[in-house]
Amino acid sequence: MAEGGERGAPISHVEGALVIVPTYNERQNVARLVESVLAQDPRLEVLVVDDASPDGTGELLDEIVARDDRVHVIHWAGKMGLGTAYLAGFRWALDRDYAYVFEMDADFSHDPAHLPKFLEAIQHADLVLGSRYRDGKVTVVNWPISRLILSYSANLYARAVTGLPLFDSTGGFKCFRREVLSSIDLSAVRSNGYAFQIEMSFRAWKRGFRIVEIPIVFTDRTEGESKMSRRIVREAIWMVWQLRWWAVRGAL
Ligand SMILES: Nc1nc2c(ncn2[C@@H]2O[C@H](COP(=O)(O)OP(=O)(O)OP(=O)(O)O)[C@@H](O)[C@H]2O)c(=O)[nH]1
Ligand SMILES: [Mg+2]
Repeated sequence: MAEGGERGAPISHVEGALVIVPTYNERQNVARLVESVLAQDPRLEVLVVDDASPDGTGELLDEIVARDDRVHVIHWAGKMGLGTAYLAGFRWALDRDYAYVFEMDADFSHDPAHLPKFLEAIQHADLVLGSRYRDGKVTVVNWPISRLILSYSANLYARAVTGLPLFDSTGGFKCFRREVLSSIDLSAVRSNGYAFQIEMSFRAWKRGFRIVEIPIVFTDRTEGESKMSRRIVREAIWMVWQLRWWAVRGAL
């Protein structure tokens, strides 16, 4: 293999991209999802962060990892939440030489076929967000109207309180340049549910990074169960005020 760069890093790693997928009880989805992600681009690898899923997702992942060196896994001992999973994944990625780091759900709400569009867009941005509400268009399939109203209003509310100029700040399909993650103090990130998505984008925006939203079609899960809870919504409601306060104090 060709060697490049002054530090002699293999060229294939210079553009390496890691897709972090948090899982809790995704046995019916995770094997197909991983396979589909890897098929999109030879630069892509996957890191699944599993919270000791009672349905055996973790054991299934160990089998996949044993036969495919583009797949990696972190096992937590119990249910730690989405934010904790992503922060562990970010640190794992930063300890290695990935240029781009993705967030993606395991339940096929995020279509792996969109991944090449993210890789294109990140060439001219620091953070690329998959947006369900870009330019006033709603690209969500199969959600009950109540869920859509909740999500859409949450986005209007988050924008009004924080000033973050995004159509969709609560979505979890995104791609960071590694420089964005290494410049954010990950140990200061507080939120764990949907607010985690807002907080990461807010911190990137406050640091002046270029954020681009690309349209995605978001489809409700057909397999497995939802982990959406009132607690996650409550956290987002107060967390946006916390972010605004930190920004005013220059504490970000
Ligand atoms: N590691 C870890 N992953 C989680 C946790 N909660 C949710 N996830 C995963 O995070 C992703 C998003 O969670 P979902 O349950 O799909 O949340 P959602 O998309 O808002 O809701 P539904 O699609 O309606 O279920 C999925 O891949 C979940 O398996 C958690 O506590 N720990
Ligand atoms: Mg989902």
